[in-house]
Amino acid sequence: MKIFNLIFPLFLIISCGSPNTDNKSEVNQKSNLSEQIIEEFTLEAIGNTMQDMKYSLENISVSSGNKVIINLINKGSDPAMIHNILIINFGSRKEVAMESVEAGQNLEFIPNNKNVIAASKLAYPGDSVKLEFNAPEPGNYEFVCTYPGHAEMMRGYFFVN
Ligand SMILES: [Cu+2]
Repeated sequence: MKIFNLIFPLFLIISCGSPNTDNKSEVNQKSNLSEQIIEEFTLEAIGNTMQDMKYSLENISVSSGNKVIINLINKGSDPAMIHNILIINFGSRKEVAMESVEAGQNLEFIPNNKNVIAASKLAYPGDSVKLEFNAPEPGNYEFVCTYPGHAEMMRGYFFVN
């Protein structure tokens, strides 16, 4: 009987002292981080000539830190209608477009330039490509197609709140 009396209080002390609650709060924090808000857009590239080609959206607005998904759908059928989408720093469009030509088709016309925030692969006529990235710091950005000759016509503004 004396042995039982000793063991029972010991068991109580051990079970009360275990840090179960701390472990649970850690798990909750991790799952909240993985539940990143997704903002998804469909962006069509329309037109079949250098004169009428354009994106279907002129502006895209997102919130900083959210995951952005842009589905670029190339509605063109003319073989010259090859498009991509680059998210770039505001005001860098001409510089990025110029360097894109030098980068060439093997690099999807994506220059190695610090103003490029995110860049999709090329979408050939009838194809679509998906661009996924984390929305950068709040501010004004631009989006542009860097296939040679397209940057003046195919562009828009990307706002991060
Ligand atoms: Cu284009």
